[in-house]
Amino acid sequence: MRAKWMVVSVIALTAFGCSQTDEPKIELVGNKKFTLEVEDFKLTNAKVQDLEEASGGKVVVLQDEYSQAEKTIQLSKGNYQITVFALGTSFDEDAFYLSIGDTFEGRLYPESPGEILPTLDTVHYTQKADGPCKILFTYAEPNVLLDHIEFVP
Ligand SMILES: [Ca+2]
Repeated sequence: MRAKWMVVSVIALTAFGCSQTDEPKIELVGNKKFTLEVEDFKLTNAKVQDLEEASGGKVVVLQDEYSQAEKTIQLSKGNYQITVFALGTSFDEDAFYLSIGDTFEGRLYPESPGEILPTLDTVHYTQKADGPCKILFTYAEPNVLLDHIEFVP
């Protein structure tokens, strides 16, 4: 008598750490370079716009002085170089404010207007202990398209 064996497939469900669903969400971040899309931030008085050449295909426009884009991440202790990628529509429409944790706040703008470029200034930020780090964009000038922010340890 022949035994018939059924092959049982086991479907393993893998949970991915960085789902981009609900806000506010704290994500664990290792000590590698990483990027956050501004369109995934918690937005107040700001609109998401499609832009083909943007990463994630989207950018965020802060509409007025009450606008902000905010996200809190779980960041490993260490030193980081932070660069924002954004598109300024002209030299008078390219600046925004960024604050990181409670130690950095500054006015930044991309290298030149007309295309998505890194900010002229790189922010040097020190996270003193493993834990939350709040990233906050606020308005300085109109029609600035914020694409993503990059952390390099
Ligand atoms: Ca983007």
